[in-house]
Parts: sequence; C-alpha cells; structure tokens
Amino acid sequence: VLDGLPQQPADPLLALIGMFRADPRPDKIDLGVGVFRDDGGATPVLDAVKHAEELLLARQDSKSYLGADGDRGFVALLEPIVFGADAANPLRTGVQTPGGTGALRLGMDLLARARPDMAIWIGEPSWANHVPTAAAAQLTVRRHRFFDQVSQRLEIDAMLAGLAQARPGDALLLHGCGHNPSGATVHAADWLRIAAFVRERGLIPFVDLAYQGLAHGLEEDAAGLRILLEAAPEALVAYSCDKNFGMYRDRVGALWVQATDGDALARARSNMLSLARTFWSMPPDHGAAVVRLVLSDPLLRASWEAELAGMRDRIAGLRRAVAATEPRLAALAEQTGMFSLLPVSAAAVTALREEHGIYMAGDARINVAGLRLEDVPRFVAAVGRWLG
Ligand code: PLP
Ligand code: TYF
Repeated sequence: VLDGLPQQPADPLLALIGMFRADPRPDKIDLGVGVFRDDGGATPVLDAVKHAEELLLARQDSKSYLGADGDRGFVALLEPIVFGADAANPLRTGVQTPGGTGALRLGMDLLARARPDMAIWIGEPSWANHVPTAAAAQLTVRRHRFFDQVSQRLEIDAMLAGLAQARPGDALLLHGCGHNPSGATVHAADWLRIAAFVRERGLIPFVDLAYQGLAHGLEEDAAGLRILLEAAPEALVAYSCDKNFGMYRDRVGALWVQATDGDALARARSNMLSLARTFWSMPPDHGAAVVRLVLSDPLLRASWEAELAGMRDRIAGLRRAVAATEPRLAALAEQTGMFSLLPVSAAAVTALREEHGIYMAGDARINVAGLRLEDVPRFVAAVGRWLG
C-alpha cells in the first residue's frame, strides 16, 4: 500500500538548516529559518522563561490530563495582551493549540466544517505554510496581491481590487504584524480600509498573529487585529507565542473565534474541541504553563517585556544599519519584524549562497535577525551587485 505514496518535497525553509550546517566556511551567514538570533548568532532561552521553568519544576504537582482546550489560564492571560486591557467580550472564545500552526489548522478546519464551499483568500506573497494548510483543510484557496518585491511596496489598492471577487462568507487571511515574508508594515489607515471592505463585503477575517511585540511593540502590533475585530462580527485569530517568548520547539499557541451570538459561539467552541480531539487530543502543556507563569508574575512579566523589547530593538537596529549602508535597501528600515524580501532574483540567491556563504530562502527572503552588526557591510556589498 505505502508504495503508492508519491514522494513529497522537503520543506525548503527547514532544508536550509542542513545546507548551512554542511557549509565549512567560517564566515557563512544564516538568514534562513525565522528564529531570532542575538549578535553572537545564538537563539537563547529567555531569562523569564528559564525562571518560570524553575518555578514549574518546583510547583507542578500533577501531569494528569487537562482537556482538549489546554491551559485555560494561559488563554485568559493572553487575552488582554491580544485584544486590549478592556476588551472582555462574551462573544469570543479561545483554546490553546500546538503553536500558531495548530491554531491555523484548527481554524481552517472549523471554517471548512461550517461552510465546505467557502474560499479563503491569501495574499501574495505569504508564509509558505499558509496555502498548504488551507488546502489540507479542504478549503478553496484564492490569492490576492499584497506586496511587490521589486518596488518593495504594499499593494492595498490591488489587494482590494482582487478581493472584489470574494463572496460574502469567504475568509480573508491577514498577518497581524511583521508580515512573513515581506516585513511590509500595514499602517492604521490601511487597516481601516481593509476593515471597511471586510465589513461591507461580509468577509471573515482570519488574523495570524505570530510576531506580537517583535515589530513595533505589544500594543502597536495588535492594532490592526483590533480594528478588524471591531468591524467584523465573525472573525478568527491564530496566535503564536513561539517567537515572542522564544519557545519555538515547545509549540505554544492559541485560537480564538468571535461569533455573532452566544448560540453560534457555543457551537463553534464545541467544534473547536471536537476537531482538536481528532488532531492532537490535547495540546502540549509545558510551553503554555510557562507562559502562564510568566504572565501571572509581575517580575517575570516585566523581565519578558524587557527581553522582547531587546529583540525588537536589535532587529530594528539591523534594519537601520542595512538601510544606512545601502540606499537601494532603504525600504528595509520602514519594514518591521523578522523578515524582508530582497528585491533580487533567484539567480542572486544561488550566487549569494555559493560565492559568499550567505543563506536565505529561495524567494530572497532574509531573516534580518540572522545578521550580526559586523556582518552588515559584507552582506550589503554582496547583495548590492544584484540590486537594480
Ligand atoms: N504564522 C506565521 C506568519 C509564521 O511565520 C509562523 C512561523 O513559524 C507561524 C504562523 C507558525 O508559528 P508556530 O511555530 O507557533 O507554529
Ligand atoms: O517562516 C519561517 O521561517 C518560520 C519558521 O515549516 C518555520 O515561520 C518555517 C517553516 C516551517 C515551520 C516554521
């Protein structure tokens, strides 16, 4: 039976890890997979997380099952951070998920179960896992323009023109902040236009917020999401703590749904739980328990916010350094979050890897945090040859 399976391609982003490791050049630069790195190239465990893990080790008195919704305290403590301090909403419900990926998959299957013929609109470009995840959930995928790599411009007009074909009840996937792969910053005026369009056309926003606090700041990075949720009666939010708490492999995330009335909300929640049971039964506990401890202890929370600000400032500083060294890369300083999409060809990506040991995704996406400040001149000189 199994020999009937077609061979599947490897994840090209994760494949870069192996290629980089195998490269013997000491001055190689890894701008591949999106993980934060400090100026020494390390991805350390945050102090706040280490301390919370010590507390957990000392205090956890059981590892008995929780339930398909995971750690409720974790979900409740995230809500003011995501939705705002005064944003209690009886028409919203959330569950813990295995990372942002689990939240995306759960939300997409929920949509497919609610309306099997709906389309989900995904911008071009978007995170490489978005389309396959929607396809795995059996949703019809439609694309709209979002960002132009050559001009480095956000294309809201083209986006809304493409979305004119959307039908009421279609879903619209949006990155809450720090767009992956473009880093394009969606300003409040753009969010308001998108929100007005969503309301007028009866679309369901599905916000993927995987980098809160790594773009402009915790509050600022939730602004677009809050504008959308205000405008749309029905909405979904997929959240990841894997970047902003540096907990990547612990798989920490949540999915929230906002519904029009209490009855619809209760039915949505019952479906979230029944889907979760068939996917993973229950989400992994450790990371969510750690985040709960960090957020419920004022000192740990302050320490986390300071460390998060440190990560954000380092990325912003690198962006400014690149832009100041090469005016043709000035757009990088306006962009935010971990990623930018360099305006260079696929041939340039290969040459940068082969000739300079500079590794990035095949679409010329760089993880800005992979640069060390001292690498910036060499990086810019190598890339400069390929800029138009
Ligand atoms: N959404 C976006 C835009 C991402 O870049 C990522 C990165 O991994 C995720 C979701 C998934 O996050 P997680 O590792 O928590 O599954
Ligand atoms: O885009 C990135 O690099 C991150 C990490 O299958 C990632 O989102 C990449 C690929 C993947 C899972 C996570």
